[in-house]
Amino acid sequence: MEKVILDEAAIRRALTRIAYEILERNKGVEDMVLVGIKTRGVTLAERLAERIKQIEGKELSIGELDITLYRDDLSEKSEHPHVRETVIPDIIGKRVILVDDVLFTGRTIRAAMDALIDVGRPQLIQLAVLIDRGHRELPIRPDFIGKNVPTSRNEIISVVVSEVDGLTDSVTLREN
Ligand code: 3GP
Ligand code: 5GP
Ligand code: MG
Repeated sequence: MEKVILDEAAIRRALTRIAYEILERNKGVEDMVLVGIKTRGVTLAERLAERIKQIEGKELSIGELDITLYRDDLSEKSEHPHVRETVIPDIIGKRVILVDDVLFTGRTIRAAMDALIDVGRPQLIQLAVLIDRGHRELPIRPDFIGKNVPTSRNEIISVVVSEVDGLTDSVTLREN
C-alpha cells in the first residue's frame, strides 16, 4: 500500500519555505553554492536556485555529486558510500548548501562532505533535505527539512520529480 506524504503543491510549498529559510539563516546569498546529490538532489537544488533567484534576483551556481552505494539492492546498502562523478564549483571559502531528496543513515552526506573538503575548505556546509526518514548512523542532522517522516527500516520513500521521472511530483511511502 502506498501512502502519499507530499503531493505536488506540498512539495512546492516546502521548497519555497526552505528557500526562505536558507536566505534567512545565511542573510542572503553571498558566497553561496548549492551542491545537489544525484539524481533527485540535483533537481531539488535547481528548484531551490530558481526560487532564490525569484526572491533575491541572484543566480547561484550549482554543483553535482554522484555518490554510489556499493550494494546488491536498495535495502542491502553497504557501509561505504563511494563518490563517483562530481562537478564541484569553486567552494573554497564558500557557504555550501548540500541538497538531497531523502536523508536516511547519513552515510551519503558524510561521503559528500569528504569529497567537498578534499577539494578545498568551504566556509561552512549546511544540509537541506526534502525528507528526513530517520535511522541515522552518524552524527549528521539537516539544517533545512521539507518534512520529517518517521519510517521503519523496511519502508521505502519514493520521490517523484517531473524533471527526472516525467510524472507529477509526489513523495510516497511504501513497504519494501
Ligand atoms: P536519487 O538518486 O534520486 O536520490 O540511491 C539511489 C536511488 O535509489 C535514489 O535516487 C533513491 O531515490 C532510490 N532509493 C529508494 N529507496 C532507497 C533506499 O532505501 N536506499 C537508497 N540508498 N536508495 C533508495
Ligand atoms: P543515506 O542512508 O546515506 O542517508 O541515504 C543514501 C541515499 O539513498 C541518499 O541519496 C538518499 O537520498 C537515498 N535514500 C535513502 N533512503 C531512501 C528512501 O527511502 N527513498 C529514497 N527515495 N531515497 C532514499
Ligand atoms: Mg538521494
